[in-house]
Amino acid sequence: MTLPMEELLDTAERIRSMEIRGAALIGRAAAGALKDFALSIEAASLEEFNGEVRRAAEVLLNTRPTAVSLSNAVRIVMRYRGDDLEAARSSLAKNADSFVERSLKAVERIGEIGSRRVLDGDVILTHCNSSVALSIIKTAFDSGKDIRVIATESRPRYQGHLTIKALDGWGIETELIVDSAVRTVINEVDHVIVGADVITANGSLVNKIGTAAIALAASEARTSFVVAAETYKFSPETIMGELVPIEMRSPEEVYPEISKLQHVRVRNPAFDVTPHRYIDVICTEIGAIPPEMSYLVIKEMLGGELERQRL
Ligand code: RUB
Repeated sequence: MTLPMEELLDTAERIRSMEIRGAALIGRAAAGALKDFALSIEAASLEEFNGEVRRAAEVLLNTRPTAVSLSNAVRIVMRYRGDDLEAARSSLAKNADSFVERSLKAVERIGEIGSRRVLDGDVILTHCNSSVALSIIKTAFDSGKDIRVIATESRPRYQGHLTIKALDGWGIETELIVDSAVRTVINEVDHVIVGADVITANGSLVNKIGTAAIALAASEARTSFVVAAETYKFSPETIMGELVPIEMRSPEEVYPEISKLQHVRVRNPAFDVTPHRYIDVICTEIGAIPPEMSYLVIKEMLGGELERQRL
């Protein structure tokens, strides 16, 4: 039988290695792992339980530094209450379940809200593999709109391959392009639709590397740039002035034989920042908002947490 901590470390490793990836899924996986851990650990007292789950939360938080869905999920699950051990256990499990449910509902709702902006005959460009951006695309298609998608490869990890397989499975006409072909095709595109790892207090977007260059091309071509982001992708820390850490991944992801070269190094940031002025709208589960409203979303949705952090 695997021990609770071993199981949690296994999930943490699957997040770190990107077997589990995409901000929404990372958040849900972390919530689920904390729940499983809390339900299966043996603790002699509430204090011991608190210490153990805090340690487990730390392990999960240290897997991928950028996605705020991870820290927001962990924070929400860790709001458990209980006067004794069993009450605390079940309160934590309930928090985890309601986070997962809220996340799945949000993705569906964003699909409905975002798809209203997509018209019959539209061409959509998407980057990387975002379950929430794909929810908009699929909902538009399922409602009978004749749409076409252009998907980028998204080097170095080729998440675009996951995207084209999903689109193919749904029967949506799709074209795969190399990342550097975006400028060439952008005049055919009606909407760029991408997901988010983080939305900052000023409405800027942190998403897969290459997103910012696509936003620049879209802005120059007057193509609408839509972000699909649940409210738990908004970062409370950025209100406090903190910068979003950008994950740097291994050189080998870009060039496997880098160790054979003496004078070359690889820089491999996983994400970049798209300034809010290039974003037309952020589709959230509470509505399609201008990026400038992000501060209010953070205050409204995550405000209680901010207060607690200040104490
Ligand atoms: C994935 C990525 C996705 C966002 C949103 O990066 O940048 O666009 O996470 O995804 P990685 P979703 O592959 O490095 O995790 O909409 O599914 O949350």
